[in-house]
Amino acid sequence: PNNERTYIMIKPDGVQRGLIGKIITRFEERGFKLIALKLVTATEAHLEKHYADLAGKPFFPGLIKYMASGPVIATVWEGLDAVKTGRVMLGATNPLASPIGSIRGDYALAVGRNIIHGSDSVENAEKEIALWFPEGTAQYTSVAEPWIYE
Ligand code: DAT
Ligand code: MG
Repeated sequence: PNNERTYIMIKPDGVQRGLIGKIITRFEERGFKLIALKLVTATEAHLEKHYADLAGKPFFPGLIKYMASGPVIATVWEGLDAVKTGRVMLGATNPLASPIGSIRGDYALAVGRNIIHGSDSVENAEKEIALWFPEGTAQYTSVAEPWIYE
């Protein structure tokens, strides 16, 4: 459906490296609609909830520290097949395994500094949106919509 939502987050390294504009531009240009955005420095407790599925992994403590080390850009994008398409735009978890043309494939090298997060399922997207945007997301009609969808 055209109103599928995904949670996309530019990690602290993406912010520090000045990649915010480039990354947001990719989602805008693809045709997705921005329905929430904020710059926020998350607490470790909040990030432990976001990454709850990974608690127990050897890299978990380092992941939480890195994610709490500076501000992130939290966004929600809406559109056709947003979750799966968002993941394709990100590339693989390991940037070295990510195709050129994907965000991680173009801008990152190390798995622990892969600059961006994207939801991996519709169910997790809705959980993540509720966690990061308890205040809710915007509702508006984009004038481009009839030119993006049949
Ligand atoms: P993804 O971010 O592609 O959904 P994930 O959910 O499996 O990947 O892991 C979340 C993040 O944890 C990932 O973006 C980077 C970090 N990570 C995953 N595997 C790692 C590893 N083997 N070593 C270091 N960091 C890792
Ligand atoms: Mg994941």
